Amino acid sequence: MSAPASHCARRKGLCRSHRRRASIGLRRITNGPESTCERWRPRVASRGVSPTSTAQLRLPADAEPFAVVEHLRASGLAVLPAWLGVSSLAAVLLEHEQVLRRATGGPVPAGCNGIGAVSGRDLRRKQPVLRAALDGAWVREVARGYLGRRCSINERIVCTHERRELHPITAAHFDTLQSLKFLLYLLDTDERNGAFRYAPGTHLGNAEAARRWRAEGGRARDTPNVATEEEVAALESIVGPAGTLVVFDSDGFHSGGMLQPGAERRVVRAQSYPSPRLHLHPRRLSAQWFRETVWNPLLRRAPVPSRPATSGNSRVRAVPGG
Ligand SMILES: O=C(O)CCC(=O)C(=O)O
Ligand SMILES: [Fe+2]
Repeated sequence: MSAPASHCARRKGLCRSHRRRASIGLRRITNGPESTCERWRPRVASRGVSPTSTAQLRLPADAEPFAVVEHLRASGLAVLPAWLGVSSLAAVLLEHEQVLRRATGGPVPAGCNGIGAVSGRDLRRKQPVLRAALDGAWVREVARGYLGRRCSINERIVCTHERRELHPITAAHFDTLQSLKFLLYLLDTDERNGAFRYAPGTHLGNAEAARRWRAEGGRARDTPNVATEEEVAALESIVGPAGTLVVFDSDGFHSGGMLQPGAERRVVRAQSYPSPRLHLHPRRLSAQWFRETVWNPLLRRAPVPSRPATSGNSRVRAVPGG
């Protein structure tokens, strides 16, 4: 039975009564059969050609960091099916569940989406399994290759377990703050369980639009970032077996999909940021704070948004613009 939407809005998504009642079939998840589906076999995109569809954006699980960076530059996306082996996956699932339970106080009940986050510091101190999976030399090389040597790697790790059916996991948007995300599927994932969707090639135009918005006096957190119907049509579902890694530039249009009845989704994503970086709520007296709260208001600079904005939180609900 589905919980009403208001339950999901309470503390980190879970109400007390659901916490007590719900239970998770973790055994079913960890012991799931290994996928051998033909369409999930990796294909290598040819060098130097701008990939235009997600089928071309697949790389073998042992791809070199430079190949991933090359894909990212061209399309904002690189997909590595079965990047994490089955034996590591079982351990990652257990730690993923720990992080979620710490945040939500219990298993995620049917009808709700659960979310738990750890900082990069805690990742290194307290989460040995997630660290081994997502904080290794390969990830670091990809992040530095794409964002620059001084980038902030794995600043935040977010674990989610989606169980809310027939409701989009996120709006179709690009992030108000650019980051490079390493999104790992922990279960076999296709359109039925809310596969991540991305519009390849949209990262460059959106980055430019966001730059213009700020140059005209807009605050970073108000960046108009919600996709139009036409842009939504360009999103492609990334399907893949458990262990698939999706690396994407959050400047490209993307969204979580929609769970079909009886389906669930478990993902972990590690977020790295360029340096210097912007903040949704800049530190007092920082250059960004001064620009957004003193300088631009003083000059009465307030650009007209060309599209709605999610106001930094695409998981909740798009805020209607205008
Ligand atoms: O959970 C998803 O599929 C998308 C999440 C998202 O919008 C993001 O990580 O920026
Ligand atoms: Fe996003």
